[in-house]
Amino acid sequence: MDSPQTDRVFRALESFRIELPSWGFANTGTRFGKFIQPAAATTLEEKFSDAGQVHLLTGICPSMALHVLWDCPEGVKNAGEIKAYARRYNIQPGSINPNLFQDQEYKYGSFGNPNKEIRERAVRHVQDSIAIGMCLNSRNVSLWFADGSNYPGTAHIRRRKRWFEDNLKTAHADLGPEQQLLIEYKPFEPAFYHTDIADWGMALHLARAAGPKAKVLVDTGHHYASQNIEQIVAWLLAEDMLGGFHFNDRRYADDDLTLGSIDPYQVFRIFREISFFEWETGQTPDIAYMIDQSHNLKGKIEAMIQTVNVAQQLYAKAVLVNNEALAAAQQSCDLVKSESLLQDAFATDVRPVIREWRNSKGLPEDPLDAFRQSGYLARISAERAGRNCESLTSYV
Ligand code: RM4
Ligand code: MN
Ligand code: MN
Repeated sequence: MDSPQTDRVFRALESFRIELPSWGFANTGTRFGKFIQPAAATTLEEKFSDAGQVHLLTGICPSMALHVLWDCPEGVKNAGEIKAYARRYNIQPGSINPNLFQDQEYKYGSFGNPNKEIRERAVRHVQDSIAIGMCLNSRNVSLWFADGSNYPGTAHIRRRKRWFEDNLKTAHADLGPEQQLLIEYKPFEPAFYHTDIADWGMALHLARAAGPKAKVLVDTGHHYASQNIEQIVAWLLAEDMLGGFHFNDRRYADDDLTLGSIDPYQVFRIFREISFFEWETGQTPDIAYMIDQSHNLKGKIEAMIQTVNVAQQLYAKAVLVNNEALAAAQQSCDLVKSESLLQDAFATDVRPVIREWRNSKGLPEDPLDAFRQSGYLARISAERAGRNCESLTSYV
């Protein structure tokens, strides 16, 4: 790598930050059962502590997303405690995720429920989540809806669309000046016939209907197999409607595997569209990079550090594409040249420069190894094993 390239990577590393999910540190499983890990976080404080370790070692994860029902069950009343943890563990509260899928009331939907009282309750929960975000100075309220139906003919699709528009508008009106709504889409699961916000077009429509402070959130696991996600990203960038990402990898469905474990080139292509946009427009789009993973088998903190490392590497590779040459090659329809420019950047080993950057920041050169040497895992395993043993694992 020549020195202008090294400079480009250094600049990119200075700005790249990625948010950790609180739920990635807790026990999770499949729909057939939970797998218990002795070191899993059992309290919100432990989630902050674990996220703090990831940030301490990587230096690029200053915030942690919170899921309201799991992390702030008493709503704004939990804000004081959260702020104290944030200070103690040097992790800011990140995006606030209302939970509109766990309560029994939501069996037939939340914003799309035929029952008006349940729809209103769901809107109130989003408003409470906005209030929590305001209290915590957290900017993003991320909305994911499990709403949908399992059988043809059982849901009035157009009416539900209108309820979503109206309810999102109502929620949007509560946003503070710095806040924004991020609207996530997902083609299926838990509903298997129709999902109310099934794809980016529906999310874009609803974000526009909600108001000027709503954008689309792209969860990389929420697409049909082989869908061209970077094209969606490019379109959302062009429309100034790309709010953020939930990163994870997948082989089949919403697998929530660690980023880049299955298809790192996909993630590279996404970052490449963003970096190309920045080069061409001179703008830096305001994108919330977030991880949404559930580590059922891997050690949770290790899986998170691994993910952050991979995200950082792929981001760095993406800025290595020679955009001047690419624009010219595209214009002259030089297909092999254009594609090779991407392949060359993707094949570049950016790890030495990343190590150099970490050195310059006083960070460990190898965060995963530093974590293994730190003794943190042994300590928390001993502390938490008892509580984790008692946790519920059964599917039925
Ligand atoms: C969903 C979606 C949401 C996440 C929940 C737990 O599939 O990805 O973002 O909050 O899972
Ligand atoms: Mn998600
Ligand atoms: Mn998901």
